[in-house]
Amino acid sequence: MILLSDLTAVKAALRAQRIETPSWAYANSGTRFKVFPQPGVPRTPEEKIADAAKVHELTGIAPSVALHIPWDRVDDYGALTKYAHDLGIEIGAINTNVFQDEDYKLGSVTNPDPRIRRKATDHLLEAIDIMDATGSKDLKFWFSDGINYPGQDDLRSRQDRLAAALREAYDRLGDDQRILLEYKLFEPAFYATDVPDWGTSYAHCVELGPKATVCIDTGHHAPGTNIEFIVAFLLRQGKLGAFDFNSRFYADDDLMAGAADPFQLFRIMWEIVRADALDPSYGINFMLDQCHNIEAKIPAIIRSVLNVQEATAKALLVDKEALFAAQQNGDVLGANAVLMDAYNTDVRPLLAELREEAGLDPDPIAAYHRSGYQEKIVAERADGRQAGWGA
Ligand code: PSV
Ligand code: MN
Ligand code: MN
Repeated sequence: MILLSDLTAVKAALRAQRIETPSWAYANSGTRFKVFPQPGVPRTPEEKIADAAKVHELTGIAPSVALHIPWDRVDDYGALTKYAHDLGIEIGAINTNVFQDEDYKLGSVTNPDPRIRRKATDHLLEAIDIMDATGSKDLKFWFSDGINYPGQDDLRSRQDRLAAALREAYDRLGDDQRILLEYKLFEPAFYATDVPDWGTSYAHCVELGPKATVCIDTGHHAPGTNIEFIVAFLLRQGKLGAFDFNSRFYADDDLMAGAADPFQLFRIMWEIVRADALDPSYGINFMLDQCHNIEAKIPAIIRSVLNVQEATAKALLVDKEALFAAQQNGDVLGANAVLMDAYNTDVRPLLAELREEAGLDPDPIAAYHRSGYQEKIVAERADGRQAGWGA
């Protein structure tokens, strides 16, 4: 039973929730087979930021946008930050990119060639300069580094090289800046990836120190992996820094968060709520990392934000006392029922009410379609210079 006082707390928690959207999700993207371009897609980092600001305006809970360098490279990051602020949003995590250069064929920071390692590490340091200009606190690393064949390179030496590059970046961080180290099981390397799992990321973060934390991309695990266990474990260790939310059916599908498995998203958000880690003051950056290949970009991002919000609302509705009592009593079915009761609650009326109370449209996607924004960007951005994933 949800008491009125509980509902007030649930609403307060939902009002405080923050979700960061990724600049690249607004751009054209595709599979390795084909990119289907869409009219109105941004041409510049400024236009990606404008689209992110629109998502925030309609949802009220997406006040920051992550950048990816060099896809979002500009001459003046101070001016870009001011541009974002004028539109009511912040620049969030700075994502590094050491996976799209000819030099990185055999790896970036783990490459056997010291010249290439230097080049890759310099890019990591350059990203911190950008953070200084944008006021970003999060520096996100994902390394595509790995090998395709047994014996191709020395697994252990590659860990040493990785640790050295991470250390250099870590030592350059400002007081309130931190590293988010993302892991991924495979792709593009197929035999061994240098940061393949949360344990590897966690161990490097522990070695680095308190300003290094793990980023969980929900699409980066083997099928069947219990991601909420990883969440619970890392929270207990104080080492969960961020999420890259997206959905997957098979591998790193990058579909809309909560689309493929809303129950998994709920289970993850329950661990967050259970640890009192939802509030922005706790320090977890709840980001999306998605590619919208065939669906309209901005509505897809709004849908994803709403899906995370719905999963969160359900998690907040879990009757903790009843759950812990059932667990304590060994009531297997009772405990499971408490969790399922929350998951099976239709929270859409509650969220519509919350939006109306905040002066927002109760249906952000309908509001987007009515807003005329899509027609405006299609007309304004009609010169065929659309940004793509990698542009
Ligand atoms: C790698 O698959 C990844 O998840 C990393 O976060 C990259 O930065 C991002 O995708 C690029 O879309
Ligand atoms: Mn990611
Ligand atoms: Mn990915």
